[in-house]
Amino acid sequence: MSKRKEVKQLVKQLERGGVSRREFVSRALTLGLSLSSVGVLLGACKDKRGTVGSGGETADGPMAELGPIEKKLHLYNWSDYIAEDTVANFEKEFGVEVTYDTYESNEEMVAKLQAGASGYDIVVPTGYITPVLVATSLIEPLSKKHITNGGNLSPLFRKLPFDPDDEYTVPWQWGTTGIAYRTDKIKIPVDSWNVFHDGKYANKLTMMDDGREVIGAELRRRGHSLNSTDPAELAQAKAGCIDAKQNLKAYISAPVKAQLISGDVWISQLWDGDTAQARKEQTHLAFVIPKEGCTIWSDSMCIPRNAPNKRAAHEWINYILRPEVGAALSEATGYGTPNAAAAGVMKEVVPYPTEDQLKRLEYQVDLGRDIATWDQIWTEIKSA
Ligand code: SPD
Repeated sequence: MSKRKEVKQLVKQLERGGVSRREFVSRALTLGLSLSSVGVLLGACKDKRGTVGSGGETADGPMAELGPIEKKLHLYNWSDYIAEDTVANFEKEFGVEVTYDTYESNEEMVAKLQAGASGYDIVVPTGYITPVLVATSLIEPLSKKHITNGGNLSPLFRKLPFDPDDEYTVPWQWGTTGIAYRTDKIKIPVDSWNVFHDGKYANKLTMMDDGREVIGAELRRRGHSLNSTDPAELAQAKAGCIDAKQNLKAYISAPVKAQLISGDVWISQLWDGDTAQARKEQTHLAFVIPKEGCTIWSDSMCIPRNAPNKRAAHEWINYILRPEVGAALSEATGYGTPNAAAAGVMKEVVPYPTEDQLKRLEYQVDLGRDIATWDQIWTEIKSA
């Protein structure tokens, strides 16, 4: 039987209730579907039936009781994204032993969750990937009853399009993905994604190890949306990325900071906050939002469905929402805070973009079925 037919049959089984949601996900992934495509199929079934199969979902609602706080908490977050004493202070105050693991991309984190039995209590995905986590039941609704500090959040970061009812996420920090460069090495102002196509900087350039960001930047360079699913635009973007690749030293994300500091790399596609962190050690470092525009994003705390320490996870979220904890976090990482009360006690706040600046910034969105095309293009660029 062809793969297409097998997928169709599986979807029918799900619609009839003959297969649980969890089993559906596992069998669809075995058939080679990407996580996003599985999410889209689940969403479509949900639309038809109002609900989907009985995959052992928890009955946690917005006011669920969670019992006493556990003794352990396992956090999984982006690297370089927290203040030095955030975890230690929590451990001391709550008597909880925290394990803190890091990842370098949304895809790395999602793959771990999807592999099951991760044991994580908190993950921090970017907005665009959240609908996929919801549709595949990898995260679960929060118990609002235990998040009493939610009122500290700025209205700008509530009811965001990827979680319209604030059911699953509590914002962590936000930022932009632009260009970091060494002002002592580059004599002309860097203001465009074109710089990655300039052979005179060959081997001194890096872009992120992240297909959404690399292809997205090339799409913007060509005047398109960084969420484009237009086949012709994507084909051009692929060719453009392969052209820039010959000048790149590597595709590398957060760890590039050390090379920017040492001068092994002069120009990198990078996030604003990570650039600010590197600037503490290398003053000849600037960050620019290219004239063609770039990504603005926000990352949020979520609780995986199988999290073993749910009460501790809620206490963690509530703790992060305290003004002084949120302020210390953003002061250490250089990212914007979604916490208005925290902003009120900070010496220097990353200002949310003005209407005018927002015209050049674009949030990434879930690409639905087209993620498979993007994945394929990214694989081809990396192996070119
Ligand atoms: N070092 C922390 C970086 C966090 C970046 N998260 C958002 C990525 C959007 N592509």
